Amino acid sequence: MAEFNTSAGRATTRADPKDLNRLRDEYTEALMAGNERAASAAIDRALALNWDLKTIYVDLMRHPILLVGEMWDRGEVSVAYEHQITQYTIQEMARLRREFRPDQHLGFRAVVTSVEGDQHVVGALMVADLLRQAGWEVDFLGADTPAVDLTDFVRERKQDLVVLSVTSRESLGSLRTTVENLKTIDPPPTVMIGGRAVSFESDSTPDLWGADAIASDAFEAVVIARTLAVGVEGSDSIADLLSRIGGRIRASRLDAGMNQAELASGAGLDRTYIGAVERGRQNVTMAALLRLADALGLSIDDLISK
Ligand code: B12
Repeated sequence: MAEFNTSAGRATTRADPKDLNRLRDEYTEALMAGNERAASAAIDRALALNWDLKTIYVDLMRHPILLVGEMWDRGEVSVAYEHQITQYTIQEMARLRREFRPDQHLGFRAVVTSVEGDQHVVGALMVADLLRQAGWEVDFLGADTPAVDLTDFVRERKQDLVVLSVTSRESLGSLRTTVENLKTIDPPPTVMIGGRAVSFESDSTPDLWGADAIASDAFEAVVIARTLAVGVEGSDSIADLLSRIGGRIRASRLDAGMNQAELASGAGLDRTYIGAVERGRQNVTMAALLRLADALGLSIDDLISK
């Protein structure tokens, strides 16, 4: 199985879908029965299979939380069951954080928090840990950080990136206020937003919230963060960035002895799209970048880093 190098510090492999389904069932059943020891054993097996952190967090550990949420919604379980699973998840994430130490330090600092009034914390913590693992210094503030206090904090600490998580739609008003507050800082910080309330809305754009970027999931957050930081580092324009990415894709394709049609077919994309990307004329999406990196046997980082 191909090496999948998005997890710095550990050699990781792509999870086999059969293993993923089996372990997810075991893990979920264990937690629903309150058997934390069996749940931790399922995580140990995922570690032994060399899964990357994103797979363990998003594809394995997120599942029972959503399931208990649905059951709670239907009145089948009390909030006590959700609380137990949430607390267990947060504890296990601390263990995994030690397993997946970063093997590089980018020299960038981010602050990650849920917006004022939003009590949901696990998604934001997943984003924070994936950024840490990718080499970011992260100040994680947890849930419900008042907009004014966050703004003072960013003014004092001067993070390169502010990452705001919004889970509940009721918190969207506070998202707007928070971004407005942050943008009064001189110079204004770069703000990325995400979480269920914004990422799942197809008409949500960064402009709508005054932010610089929206990421659709925790993994994309890491890729976009890096792109934003690279931009900050070298004052690249988007055109420069696209042109560099395009040049790197072309060089890697030629190294791999592929023509554009072969790369297009490997990545499941159109050949004319590949041509435009290689010329730096296409505002390439993160999903396409992932497919291209995969087809070339590279990581996204190989394609976007300076
Ligand atoms: C656990 C939970 C709670 C817990 C939170 C405990 C805690 N300490 O975190 C408690 C009990 C406190 C809670 C309270 C409430 N909740 Co609640 N809760 C949930 C539940 C079941 C799971 C949330 C979770 O942890 N998911 C696991 C994480 C890993 O997934 P995630 O949050 O989606 O995060 C992923 C992505 O979204 C993304 N992501 C997250 N943040 C960010 C940020 C960036 C920048 C990026 C790029 C990506 C990203 O990355 C993560 C990994 O992929 C959801 C159900 C659901 N389907 O989401 C409801 C849910 C979110 N809650 C809901 C509601 C309504 C509430 C309450 C209003 C209920 C009430 N009547 O009191 C309150 C609101 C409290 C408040 N003011 O915020 C609704 C929200 C609906 C809406 N209107 O938007 C949901 C969807 C349940 C439902 N089906 O109705 N909740």
